[in-house]
Amino acid sequence: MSQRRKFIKQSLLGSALFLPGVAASCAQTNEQKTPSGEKPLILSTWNHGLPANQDAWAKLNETGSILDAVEAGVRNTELDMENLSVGLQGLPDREGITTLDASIMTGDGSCGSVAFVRQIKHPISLARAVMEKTPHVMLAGEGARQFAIAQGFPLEEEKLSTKAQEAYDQWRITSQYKPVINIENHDTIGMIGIDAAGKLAGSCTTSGLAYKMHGRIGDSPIIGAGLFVDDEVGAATATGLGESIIRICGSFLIVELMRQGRTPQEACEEAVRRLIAKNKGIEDIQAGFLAINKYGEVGAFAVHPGFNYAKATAEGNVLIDSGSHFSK
Ligand code: SD4
Repeated sequence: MSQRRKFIKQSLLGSALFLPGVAASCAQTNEQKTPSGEKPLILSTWNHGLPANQDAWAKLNETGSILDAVEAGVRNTELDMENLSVGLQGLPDREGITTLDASIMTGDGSCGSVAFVRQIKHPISLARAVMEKTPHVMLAGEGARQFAIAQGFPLEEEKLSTKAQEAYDQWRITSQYKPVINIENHDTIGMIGIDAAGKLAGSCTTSGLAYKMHGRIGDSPIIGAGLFVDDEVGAATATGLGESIIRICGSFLIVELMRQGRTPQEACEEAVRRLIAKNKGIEDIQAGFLAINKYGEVGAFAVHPGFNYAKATAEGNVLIDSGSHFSK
């Protein structure tokens, strides 16, 4: 480049910095990138997210804590007798035993989880106790149960709910293990929320895949797979076939994509593309993601149609259909 041309380019660049019109348009670009989002905001997976959001919202108003809110919200689903994928009424493993997974996380990196735990009505609260009362992040199986007893959690009788028993008896006729978690709207609850000041928290709780092998643990209690939260960026949670989500570290991936500048929607879509690429035979299997960024913008995407989520803001609590990679 000639000296003269270089000079003209530099002086144009230099003067642009001081032109009020240009400065204004730069500011506008930044503004456009920031937020059409809303705060406070609570999102949760599937239609059972509606009553869960309601409880979370009430708790947020009561205590002002987004952590309290995401715990209270999913406790609602853990007690929902209609839900066969969350709580002790969930469908059992292939031995006829219901085992639960749950995790909770706040945007400062604090997190706790429990996996393969039996007889505990509220695994999400046990996960919170792991976070707040132990030096660990994750407790599993008998150790998690012993910790629960030590913390004063009541142990429930190990007995399938009527609905779960009927379904299990039916399944035992063929005993075929086939992870069908497609269109039916009963699935894991993952909840993510942001308060008015921009603090984030998330929770995730499930009885996991119906008729799984005894000892199987899904994505929901694995920090980074079923749930990830970072106040600097945003939060994500997952539902669907846990193995496919663990393989791509789904929720962590989404938060990192947002950190690199993707919107929550773009990040969820990219995670679904990655999940499809890394999971053979995914055509028959459902997985879906939910995300929010620190501005309160929202994203959701799934492998197949049928995934929906509940969104609570000051305007109300509504159920929204997610987009999907495959159309049928
Ligand atoms: C799991 N992600 O354990 C869960 C399954 C799910 O209830 O979403 N279903 O793999």
